[in-house]
Amino acid sequence: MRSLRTQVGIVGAGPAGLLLAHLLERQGIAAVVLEAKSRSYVEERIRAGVLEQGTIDLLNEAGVGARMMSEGLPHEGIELLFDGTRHRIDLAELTGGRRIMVYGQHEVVKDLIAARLSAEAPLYFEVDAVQVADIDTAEPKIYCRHAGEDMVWTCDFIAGCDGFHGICRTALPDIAAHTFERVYPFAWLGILAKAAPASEELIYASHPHGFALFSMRSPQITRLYLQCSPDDELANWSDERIWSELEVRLASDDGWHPNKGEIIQKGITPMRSFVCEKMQHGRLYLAGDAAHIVPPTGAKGMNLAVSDIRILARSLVQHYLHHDDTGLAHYAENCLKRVWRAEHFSWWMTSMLHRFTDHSPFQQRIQEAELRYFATSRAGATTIAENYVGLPWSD
Ligand code: RFL
Ligand code: PHB
Repeated sequence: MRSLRTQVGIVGAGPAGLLLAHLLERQGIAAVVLEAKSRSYVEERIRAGVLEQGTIDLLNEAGVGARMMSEGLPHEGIELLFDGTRHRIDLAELTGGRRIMVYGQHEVVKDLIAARLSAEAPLYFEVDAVQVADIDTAEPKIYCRHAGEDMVWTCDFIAGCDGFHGICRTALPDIAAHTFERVYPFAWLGILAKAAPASEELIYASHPHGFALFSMRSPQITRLYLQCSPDDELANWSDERIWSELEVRLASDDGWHPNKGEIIQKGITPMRSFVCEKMQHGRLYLAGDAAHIVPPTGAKGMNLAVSDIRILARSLVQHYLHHDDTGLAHYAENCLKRVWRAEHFSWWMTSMLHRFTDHSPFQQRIQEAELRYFATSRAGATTIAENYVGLPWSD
């Protein structure tokens, strides 16, 4: 067994783990990133696409925003489509100039990996059998296996950035008592198509057949989603069926419809709201999807991971550079206010825009009245806009 030492051991090379490693590296704090999957897998994993203003600012301040600024697509509005009419929510005008950037999460991951490799800082892919131990002691450890060799990393702190299905959350004692969850009775079928986006802005559509979302990744690639059943299978969705459902759900009276093209990726994502309020025990700290999940309707998941990491990195810097542990002591409390705000917004957007098969006709009419109000009143649209672009950091 090879024995190694670092200051912060980071499990997972998603946006959370890689950003934490980068922010620590800039302050001279040593870290190792241990990732189960291969580099190409994490660099090609298609997920989030919308970066909040605060995320854009943080990536720029951290010196990893150059490609995002040149290749990302800045957006100042989104549209809500129902009853055949599109209603624009002017994000910038309603929020004093805040905006979002459409830039794939996998591109953020590529930029952070490139930064880590150019700093020649430790980052291991295809690491097996990761286990954390001794989290109650001053020397927590990560056991794992890489390239056929067993390793043990002795750390000062461990950051569990290993996503919803990772192993770190389960290493915390008694989490059931601190866990809040809601599973939705639907899922999203997502596709990437080789087609120029037919609209400059994202379109969130509520239709009697179910929710649909028009988004994009680049001037050549359209990203589209359809509400489907949670036990649906890709085999049930031929390309023809996907396009015809998209045509129906995204139809607008002005004749707009998405451009079609070759479908280059398809996937089904279940929808869940989940919070583990115990985000820390001993010297193990959870961040991002390891601690909380939101349904993607509010485009908040990756932004929340970034917000946790901003707080964790700052707390670790206070510890190492200023011998101040206040931030570490209040880590979960400092993260959870923003987590619950995003949980509410994501749940609310999901509830307002999807079809629930168990809704009574009364509930259906109430949902339609709510959507009409929020889409057409300035007060309603402002609520959507300020949550969508992300509320300013509270500190
Ligand atoms: P990740 O990205 O899941 O990364 C965790 C990493 O840990 C690795 N791992 C392990 N490594 C070592 N040992 C183990 N035992 C390990 N177990 C797991 C994994 O391989 C992985 O590399 O979590 P992180 O960093 O917290 O980032 C969170 C985001 O990925 C997530 O919240 C977003 O993708 C959610 N999301 C969206 N967020 C947004 O902010 N805006 C959006 O527009 C948006 N759209 C979406 C989304 C997520 C979606 N899906 C597929 C869930 C759209 C979709 C369809
Ligand atoms: C995406 O482009 O993948 C996307 C955009 C907005 C969302 C969710 C996903 O709310």
